Amino acid sequence: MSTLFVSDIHLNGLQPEITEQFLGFLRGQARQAEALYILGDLFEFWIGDDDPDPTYERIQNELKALTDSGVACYVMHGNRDFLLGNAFCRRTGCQLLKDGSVINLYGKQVLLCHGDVLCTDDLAYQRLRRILRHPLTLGVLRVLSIKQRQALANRMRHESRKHTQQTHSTIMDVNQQAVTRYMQQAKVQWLIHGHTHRPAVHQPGTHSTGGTRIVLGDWHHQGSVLNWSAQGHELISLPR
Ligand SMILES: [Mn+2]
Repeated sequence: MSTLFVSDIHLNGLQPEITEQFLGFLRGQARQAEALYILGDLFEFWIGDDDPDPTYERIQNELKALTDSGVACYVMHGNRDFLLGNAFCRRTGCQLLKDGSVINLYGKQVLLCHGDVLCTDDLAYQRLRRILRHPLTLGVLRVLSIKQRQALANRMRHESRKHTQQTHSTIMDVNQQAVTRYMQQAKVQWLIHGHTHRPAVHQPGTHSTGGTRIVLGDWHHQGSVLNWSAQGHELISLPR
């Protein structure tokens, strides 16, 4: 048996090729696993559990079929789908997992996070994150209509693209000291995260973390999955 990890699928109604590949993954490889962890940004933008987009309905139905078949499915908020809530969980059978959770993986203590909290050099992003995740902001978002939230999401996507173009790529990667601190605080030797779209297995010694950091890839041009079993782990790219 194995446990699978994915992140940054960025599902949306405009790129059916991503949706089809991910649905195929849920119907195929994921069914053989004992658990699936989705470490954030499952969706390109989630404006709330009340979004009636038919693409999102199909995805939720497929997740439900997966959990009904006995595969445990855990979903972590990413920076784009942090409004995933209880209705989504009820519909899919998925469980929300807190950013920064430690799980026992075949005897190893492994820290899981989306990854954006580690990008501490990107001060503008960290400021925006604090505002967006503030309970007051979340309260305001909840009372806005779907149309208003949709308009806000479109604007944020636009701003985010602009920010990515204008910011040096090293600033948008993790800060090594932040990684070390994060792992030390959690007292772990293993960290799995996504967000940066730089799939890699960073062995201990490469940097000074003293542990292994596995970065999941995004699904823009291919799939990316980490397969972990008692025998070991492998970061695999899934061709499209
Ligand atoms: Mn992200």
